[in-house]
This record gives sequence, structure tokens and C-alpha cells, in this order.
Amino acid sequence: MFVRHFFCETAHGYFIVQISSAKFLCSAPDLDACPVGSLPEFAFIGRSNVGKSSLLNLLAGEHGLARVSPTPGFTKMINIFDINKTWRLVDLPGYGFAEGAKKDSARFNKAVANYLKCRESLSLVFALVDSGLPPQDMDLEFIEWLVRHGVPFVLVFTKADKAAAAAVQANIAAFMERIAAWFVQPPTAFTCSAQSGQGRQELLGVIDETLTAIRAQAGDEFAPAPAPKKRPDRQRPW
Ligand SMILES: Nc1nc2c(ncn2[C@@H]2O[C@H](COP(=O)(O)OP(=O)(O)OP(=O)(O)O)[C@@H](O)[C@H]2O)c(=O)[nH]1
Ligand SMILES: [Mg+2]
Repeated sequence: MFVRHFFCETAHGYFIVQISSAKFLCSAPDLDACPVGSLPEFAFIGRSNVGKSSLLNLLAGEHGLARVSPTPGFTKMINIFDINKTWRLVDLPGYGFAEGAKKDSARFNKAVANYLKCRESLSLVFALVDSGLPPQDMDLEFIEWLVRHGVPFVLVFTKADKAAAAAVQANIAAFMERIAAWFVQPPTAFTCSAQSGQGRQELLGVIDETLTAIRAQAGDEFAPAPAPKKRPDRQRPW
């Protein structure tokens, strides 16, 4: 089967993948329940209420695709969406919210940790941080966890429409400074708003680059993306 590539040129002059179809595939309680032989996956993670589901909808171009709520801890399953029938977006439960006496859920959900550590088709993680807040210990700990486990990620500072631009810049600078010592080269960071659409093209550009790298690694630029045996083996630019 030959898979067509859909591209369009952004205002910044580089190409992004065009979304031609976005469909809910399944809700999995844990890694074992995730579909086997998977297409490349791009997952959204961050504290509860940081805007993961909203950002997924923004990228997919469909408001109601993933369910959004002002109630923290709303997304409770690993929700997988097929995009263009060739790759996937994955909405994960957040961390930092304890419901009732379940103190465990305030920390990192075990099913999510397993997914991030072991999912072979996981190509890239979007690690979301609220741009309206100064660095939070829980986010810093989580980024350190991603680094320690070698999970490929980019940082996404969310809700940029909510705070004054100067405050957003100061919060991002403070966060980058707190994590700087863990990297030779700091991770790539994006500033986004699900409300205004800011950052959509840049994040789709990152997805496109990653898919291209996976296909190049498979040895055929224009073949359909195979289920990767392992994550893309390349010098991480982030
Ligand atoms: N102003 C503004 N509000 C946002 C933005 N993104 C999300 N929100 C709001 O923040 C709340 C939480 O959004 P969700 O997308 O459900 O957040 P989540 O991270 O998926 O939350 P959980 O599933 O509970 O972990 C909702 O009320 C959204 O409308 C944004 O960019 N700007
Ligand atoms: Mg959610």
C-alpha cells in the first residue's frame, strides 16, 4: 500500500504534516491493553489540567476529539487516536491530582510510567508545563524522570494566552534554568495556546520531522511508516 504524504508550507517557510483524518481508536487502562504492532505515537503528558487534551485537539484540528474538562484528573485512561491512518496521538492521564484518599494518584500513575518507559512505538513525548506558573517541583521531578529513563521529549509551555507575555517569558526562562544542568544541550521548548492556536504549526513540524526520521531509518523515505522496532535512533536535537 502506498501512503500519500500531505504537506503544507507554514508562514515560517517550513513544511508541516497536514491532518486529513483524526479518529478515536481506543482507551487502554494500561500498556498491556494498548494495541500491538502500532504506528508511531506522540503522547501528551503533564500535570492534571495543564491542557493535554486541549492541545491534542488543537493539533488534530478537532475540538471534541479528546474530552476536555476544567476538573483536574479528568483523563483517566491511555486514549489513542489514529491520525491520517499512519501515526497516532496519545492523550495520557496527568499527574499531580489526588482524588479522595487515593494519594498515589497525586504522583505518577504507574500505567503511564510503564507506557512511557516500555512502549516501543512511542516516538516522542510532548511534556506540558503551565506557562502561567513559576517552576513547580512536580514538573521538575517529572522532567528529571524522563531524562533518567531516556524518553525522547520536547517541552511545551501551555496556556500562553492566560498570563502576560512578560510573565510567560520569565516563567519559561526560570524553568529552563532549573533544568539546564541535566542536559548538554537544553531540550527544545515551544510556547502554545489551545485557545489562540499558538504553537500548532511548530508542533506539527516536530511531528513531521520525527516521522521523516523514522522513515529514513527504515530505509525508504516514501514507504508507509512501519511499526518501529525501537524508538528513532538519532542524535536528539531536543
Ligand atoms: N485559556 C486557556 N485555557 C486552556 C488552554 N488549554 C486548556 N485550557 C483549559 O484548561 C482546562 C483543562 O484542560 P484539559 O485539556 O482538559 O487539561 P488536561 O491536561 O487534559 O487535564 P486532565 O485530563 O484532567 O489531566 C479546561 O478548562 C481547558 O479549557 C489554553 O491554552 N488556554
Ligand atoms: Mg485530559
